[in-house]
Amino acid sequence: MTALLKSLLAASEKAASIAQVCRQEEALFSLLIEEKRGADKNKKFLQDFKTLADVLIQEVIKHDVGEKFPELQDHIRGEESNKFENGLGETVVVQVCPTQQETAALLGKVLNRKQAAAELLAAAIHQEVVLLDPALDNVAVTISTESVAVWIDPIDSTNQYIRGHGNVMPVDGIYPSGLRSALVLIGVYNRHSGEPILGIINEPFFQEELPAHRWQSKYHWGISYEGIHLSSLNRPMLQASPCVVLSSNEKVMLRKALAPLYGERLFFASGAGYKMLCVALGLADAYVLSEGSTFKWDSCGPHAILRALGGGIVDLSEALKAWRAGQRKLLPELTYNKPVEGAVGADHWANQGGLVAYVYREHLEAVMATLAAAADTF
Ligand code: 2IP
Ligand code: CA
Repeated sequence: MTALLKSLLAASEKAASIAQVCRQEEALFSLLIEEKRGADKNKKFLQDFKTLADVLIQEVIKHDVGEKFPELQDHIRGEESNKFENGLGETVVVQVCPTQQETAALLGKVLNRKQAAAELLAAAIHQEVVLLDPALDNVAVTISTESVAVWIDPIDSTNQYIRGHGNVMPVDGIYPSGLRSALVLIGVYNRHSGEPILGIINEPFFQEELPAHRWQSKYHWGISYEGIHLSSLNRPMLQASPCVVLSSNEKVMLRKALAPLYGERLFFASGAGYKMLCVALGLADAYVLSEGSTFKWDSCGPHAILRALGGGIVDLSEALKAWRAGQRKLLPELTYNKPVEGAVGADHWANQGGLVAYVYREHLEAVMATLAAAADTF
């Protein structure tokens, strides 16, 4: 397991560096966006973009981890398809080739023959990542990779990544928008039970170094497996006043229903993974979402980290049903191995019933009690 954790962390660091390279070269970045079409479109946004960085990162993680753990090769899945259409109307299957030169040649095709840009990316893809993190040497958990699978969100909060604002100011520690909410999310789950086991959140845009304007990344991880709970994060301190983080698109109905519990302390932020990170860091007591607009790749990694800290993520509509029926213990958590029956495209893997992410059980119960007492149903 330590080897898997190290390999995924190294892949997340490489992913972060690819995300940074793409962002730092403005001219290159503008070439990389392609509108999502058809059934893969996230219904929430009129214009949702997939980026070459997204596709590349997913392929790099698959490639690097699949090379070390061949048994996982067919069990690493993500949000993106690796087919990419370039400006010349050619469809190219993006993949990591055996050598940097070959990868550069392939990327050259995607980038309409812009060879300098392709070389830059290929170098980032084929770089050797050395993890200098002594804390990892003390992680001794053994789990068979035969029974696990991986969800990847190469860049969560793609919209904020594309807009690229690096100077948004935080509100009580929470960044409402901007590059800070663009994250690499990797989650490992049990193929049979669907439970999240290991999670990584990498923040590629954690800190900007001046005067060079180079971004530094930061990663967080958590393991929750057979009673073992380990994380790079400490369980956060309880906040004096309750506060919640919500999507800026959250329904007015839910905002109103939460007002008796949180008063004015409703914070808004982009990025599903980022809001989960805010909860793990103790910047908010909970993240409540009333809609099915997140997916397994958004929540699997953060969910494992929250579990490692003693919390979790419940399915809001299922948990409310259970709560109303008098159930108090073991509210239904999200699981990761079963698609939504009858759904189309990306919606197969939607967290259909909405969610509540929490660290402290009493915070989850406060949300449940408040929403169960509300006039509207969610
Ligand atoms: C998105 C992204 C959005 C989020 C949405 C996710 O993933 O995290 O920000 O909406 O649920 O699916 P919101 O910001 O309103 O929480 P992606 O950016 O990878 O499509
Ligand atoms: Ca996402």
